[in-house]
Amino acid sequence: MRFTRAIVRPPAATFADGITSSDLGPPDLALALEQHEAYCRALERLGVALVRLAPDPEFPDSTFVEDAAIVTSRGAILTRPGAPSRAGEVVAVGSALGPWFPALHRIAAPGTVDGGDVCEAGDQFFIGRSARTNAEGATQLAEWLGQRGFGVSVIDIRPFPALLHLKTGLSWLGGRRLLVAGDFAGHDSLRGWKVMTVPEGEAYAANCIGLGDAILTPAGFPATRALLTTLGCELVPLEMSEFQKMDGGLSCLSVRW
Ligand code: CIR
Repeated sequence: MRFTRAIVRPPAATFADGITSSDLGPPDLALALEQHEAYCRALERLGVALVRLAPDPEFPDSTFVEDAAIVTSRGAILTRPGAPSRAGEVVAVGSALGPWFPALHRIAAPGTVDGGDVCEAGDQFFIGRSARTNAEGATQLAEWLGQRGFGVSVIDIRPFPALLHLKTGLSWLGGRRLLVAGDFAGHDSLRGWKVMTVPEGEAYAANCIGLGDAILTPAGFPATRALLTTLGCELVPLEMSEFQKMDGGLSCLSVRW
């Protein structure tokens, strides 16, 4: 829950050409850039030093940097994104991580992993087996994490078509506490965890970022806000409408360590 650095990358002019399943309409690039800048400022205010990558129009989804790498306290690994149009995004994220992680590992073919399917919860990692993260990718990542002393559980999210990635519906709030969308409430893999379920109709708010005593949450989900208020944290609401239109959540916009 504590991180001091993050990689971010503003949406490019081709942002609207990215992959989406939503029916919320095309994103407004100017507004997306504004929302992205507010996200960056919120992280900086909370003490995070940003590595800002230049937008890359060749990769419309490249603002969702989280999918390209997994960074832990014990090393970093580049992914092999499951969507072919996103494969090249790892190059820039790998270069940005290089100075901090000279021994950068990578998921190898035929494995695929999207960082959005990987949820750190202290010494435990949850890996989503999804349309983007295949069995081979999940196995490679589980081995890599296991070698570094992390516990791993793999959760098959394919029965939940509303979830693009594991973290679309699951966030770590520190300690043994998780915030989940209804799909995961009562899931076997979460036994022994303190699970808070986002209220009906607010599933998008299950993707948030805990940072010390603060939680960055998407703005506009009052019932989830009321629920999180009970934790006594500082809540930092961020407008995410333009990223939601492209199936992106709050955590997707940064790689954090
Ligand atoms: C995609 O479909 O790959 C992008 N349009 C959205 C990726 C969102 N990333 C994430 O949830 N980690």
